Amino acid sequence: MITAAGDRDIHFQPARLVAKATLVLRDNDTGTLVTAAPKLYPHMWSWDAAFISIGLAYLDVSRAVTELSTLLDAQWDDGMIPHIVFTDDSNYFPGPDRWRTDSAPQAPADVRTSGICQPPVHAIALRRIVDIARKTSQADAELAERFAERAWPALYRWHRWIARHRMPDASGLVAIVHGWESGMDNSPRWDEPYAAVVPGPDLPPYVRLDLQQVNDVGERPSSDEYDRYLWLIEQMRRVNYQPDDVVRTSSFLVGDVFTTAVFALASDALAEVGADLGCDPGQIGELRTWAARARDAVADSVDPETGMARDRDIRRGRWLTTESIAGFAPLLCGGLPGDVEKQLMSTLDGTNWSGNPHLLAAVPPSISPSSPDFDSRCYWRGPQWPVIIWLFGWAFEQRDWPRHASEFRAQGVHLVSDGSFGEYYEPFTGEPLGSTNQSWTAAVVLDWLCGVW
Ligand code: 2M8
Repeated sequence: MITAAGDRDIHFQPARLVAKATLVLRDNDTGTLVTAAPKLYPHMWSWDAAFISIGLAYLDVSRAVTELSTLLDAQWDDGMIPHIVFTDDSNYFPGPDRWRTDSAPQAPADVRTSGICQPPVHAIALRRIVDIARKTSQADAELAERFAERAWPALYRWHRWIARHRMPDASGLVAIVHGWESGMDNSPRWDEPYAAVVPGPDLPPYVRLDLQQVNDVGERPSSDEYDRYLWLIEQMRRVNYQPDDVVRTSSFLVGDVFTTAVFALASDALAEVGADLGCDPGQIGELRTWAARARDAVADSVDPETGMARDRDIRRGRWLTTESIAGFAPLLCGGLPGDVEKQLMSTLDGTNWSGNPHLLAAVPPSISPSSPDFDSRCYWRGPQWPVIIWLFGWAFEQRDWPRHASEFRAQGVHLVSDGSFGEYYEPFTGEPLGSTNQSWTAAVVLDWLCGVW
């Protein structure tokens, strides 16, 4: 039971957390994919799969390889990696019958998927898996490297798809056509662009299934939000998911600064793996160019008043100034002048963010507690997300900021030490919210506790 801030009466020691995290991944494993969560998310999600494969690498490198292979087997002919790969479970909405991606000629024939994508963290996972395997045994290292050789061309095509189809305007930001593509579905970052999405009277009726799986419906997006989510799918389906037509017609088109930073970070990671494996120097050069372009776009988005990076509503040509974790995107990928970057880091450490004295764990919530948009219990509108903390910690390590990296790991472990592997956490009490036994939470716990840094 949760009693008060900093006073949770359940607190597992590291060895037991590792054992429990292992069980979560085992219990959610169907053999070829680990579902994102036992009941709420009974399928494979694209960016979840990447984080999950990192956790799996500690248990069995070949199982980690299988996870990414399952995802890559669902890659579309044009290079897009879809955001959901469906299992046969029918307890999730919208399922394949609503997406109807069979109308898209570039969708794979033998796997059922959604028709949008998610942040491109996969090359980061590939790099991490190779690093982990190299520290375990020669056999694991060879297995991971052989897989990296097979996966590299597919990931290169994925990044090329983003560069070709999703950098549509002069801002240079990676554009998303649905809030789900950001992974931060109902973040206040998208309130303004969603306000301009008007569901048509011909939106086919539907029944939500997610609300049956949470204790409190207030932890999930509202019905109005869902109508808009479904309307956007309708718009894409009507142009058969042709990427340029989707960008041209979607009533939601937003430059996502967090996804852009991930793209920069992951393009560099893929270029590094490619250089290591002796891949095509021309393609490695392209990855470096895309990374540089994305990094510049993130830096150019910074609000001179607040020093935080901004998303851009491309449809309306307006910057969006939500006080969200995405504002720290330049700390992930670099590109700012030293003094501006230092200032942004002290904002992150300050009392509006990780330094808020009421937080149970000193890591940033999804929205600043001092923002009027903050809601401590609602999904991407305030709670802390272990997987986001992991990503920042990993990037800090790459950027050679070991103190911040190890603080994020230690505080991340503190956040999840109740052993429930919550999807997200109430920042002041540490109450787990959404699903429990969420696979990517278990996976990042394994990396925090078993990783060699
Ligand atoms: C959440 O998103 C799905 C839709 O894609 C949902 O709410 O039904 C998000 O947190 C997303 O980032 C995550 O990948 C997914 C599965 O964990 O759940």
